Amino acid sequence: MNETDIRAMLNLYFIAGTQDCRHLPDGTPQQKLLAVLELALQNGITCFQFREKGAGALRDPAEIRALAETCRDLCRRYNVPFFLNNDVRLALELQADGVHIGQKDMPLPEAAALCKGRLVLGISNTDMAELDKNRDNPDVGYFAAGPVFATRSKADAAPPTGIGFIRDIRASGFTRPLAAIGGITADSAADIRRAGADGIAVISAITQAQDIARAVQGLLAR
Ligand code: TZP
Repeated sequence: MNETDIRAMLNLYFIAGTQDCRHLPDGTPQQKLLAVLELALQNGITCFQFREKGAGALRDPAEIRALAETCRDLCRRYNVPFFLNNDVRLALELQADGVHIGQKDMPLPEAAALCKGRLVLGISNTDMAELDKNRDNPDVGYFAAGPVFATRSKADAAPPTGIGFIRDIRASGFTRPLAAIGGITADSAADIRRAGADGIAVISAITQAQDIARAVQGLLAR
């Protein structure tokens, strides 16, 4: 994937696992996630990251792997890139399009060596010092910045940065693919994009929506 494709992919980057869909009324945890994912795909999400993590997440590696495969196949049907959170080796085995790591996951050089030529690598950044460590690293495909706002979807999230973080990143001369994350809703999406983000990464703005189709349409850049 070249940089233009990656930027386009970041437009509306949906992240979810079964833990984000437990509140829905019908089906197994897996069926709930897959129903949300399919609606989100039908309505135009531009990327999906399977993130099975935190309270309420599946624990059995075989179950997680099977669900990841089903999510991958569903994304393929809609021609939408499929990413895995953290697990670089599983991402390689499943021939995912990419993998997203945090600053405390597998060290970047190790992840980069495994991903090279095979997976797009994304990395989280909670402040400018973290971004500065890797800003010129050609092995990183895209950078996520945040949480911009308070989030209920990640228990150990860093303090919110505000939209100023996105503005500061661009003011520092950073031109690489950038997604904003954390507490983003349809109301803040336009401001976030104006601040310089190529796109937004969301969990609850989609998984908690009363009307998922409308929510996705409202989050997409117009
Ligand atoms: N990383 C930083 S904030 C966050 C992650 C995974 C959660 C984003 O979820 P929401 O519901 O869009 O705030």
